[in-house]
Formats: sequence, structure tokens, C-alpha cells
Amino acid sequence: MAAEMKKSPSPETDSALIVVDVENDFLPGGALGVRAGDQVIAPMNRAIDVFLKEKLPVLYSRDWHPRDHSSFQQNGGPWPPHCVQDTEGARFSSDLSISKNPLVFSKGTNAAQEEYSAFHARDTAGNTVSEVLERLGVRHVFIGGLATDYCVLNTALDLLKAGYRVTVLTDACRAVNVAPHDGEKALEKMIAAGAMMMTTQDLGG
Ligand code: VGL
Ligand code: ZN
Repeated sequence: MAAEMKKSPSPETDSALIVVDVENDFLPGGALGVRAGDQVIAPMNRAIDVFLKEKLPVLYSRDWHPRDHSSFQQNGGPWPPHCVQDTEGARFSSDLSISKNPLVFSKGTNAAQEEYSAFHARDTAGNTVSEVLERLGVRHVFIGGLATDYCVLNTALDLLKAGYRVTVLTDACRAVNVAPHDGEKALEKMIAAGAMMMTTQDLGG
């Protein structure tokens, strides 16, 4: 009987995890708080744990804006000021598991440019997510974080366009929902573009 039991799907050797923007400003009470955004932390930590145990790469992205960023309302943009570089709001949640020597990639650092996708986000040495994934031989990217309808969506679409397999960890994502169904629409867009969906419950270790 036990021998017949199906193993949960595990990440393969060519898999990596991208943890998208789990920063204080996107959590309830933050400058751009996502409703129930804090609920991504436990599933995200479960996924991080699985990947680290399998010695698979975990990449962390962060929104990392200069204080005069064009996406801020005082500059005609849609958002309240958020994730300003070196502020508490831009820090990763203290409840998020951070690996030793984490691979951290910053985006939205150019004041003149909105940058929802983490695909070209850069580490402190200037390497982009795209370059690092390629160098590590990654072909399958698992993704979760904040927010489903902006950064997760645009990152997933860029990855798919570049030929990666993409699995969205749905329980590890929450949406801004500027319009009520934006989160669901974002999931549909990712599925239509070829993304797979699973929950971290189904992520074997
Ligand atoms: C994001 C809104 C504004 C995101 C970033 O990372 O999803 N959303 N800036
Ligand atoms: Zn932003």
C-alpha cells in the first residue's frame, strides 16, 4: 500500500524559487498594504524550506524605489509612496525565511521607470534575475509573493516568454485588486500564457 502511494511532486534539479516582494509596505498596515498579504508568509516559508533542503536556488526580489519614483502619486503615478530604498517599508518581512547569503534582486530603482517584472531586477553586483537563472541552468521557476496582479503576473509572463516553465504557488500569492477580480484575471492570464498552478501543500520535499 505505502509503496503504491504517489509521492507529492517535488521540484526537479533544474528548478528555482522566486520569492516576489514580501516587503513590509505590501503587508497589512504597510504603505501599499495588500489585503491578507501576510497570509503568503507561511506558505512561502514552506516553499523556501523545500527548495533549500533540496539545495535548489531561492531568489528574492524586492521593489526598491528612489524617493522621487514616478509611480508615486505626488509625481502623477498611481501608487502611494512605497518601498523607498533603505526604509523599514522596503525591508523583507521579519517573518520571512531568508536563506544564508540570499540572492536578492532589486527593481524599480530607476525613478523614471515603472518595473513590475522582476525578470531584469539586479543584485548588488549588477547581475539580473534572467542572467542568474541562465547561469544556474534553471529551466523551471516556481513563483509566489506580492502582488499577484502586478509583480507576480509580470514576472511570470516574462519568464514564460523567455521559455521557462513556470509554476505559480497560488496559496503563496495575494492580489492588490484595484478592481475586484484583478487577482483572478491575473491567474487566468498566466494560465493562458502557459503557467502551471499548484499550492505549497502539494510541493513535496
Ligand atoms: C508592485 C504595485 C506597485 C508589485 C510594485 O511588486 O506587485 N505593485 N509596485
Ligand atoms: Zn512599486
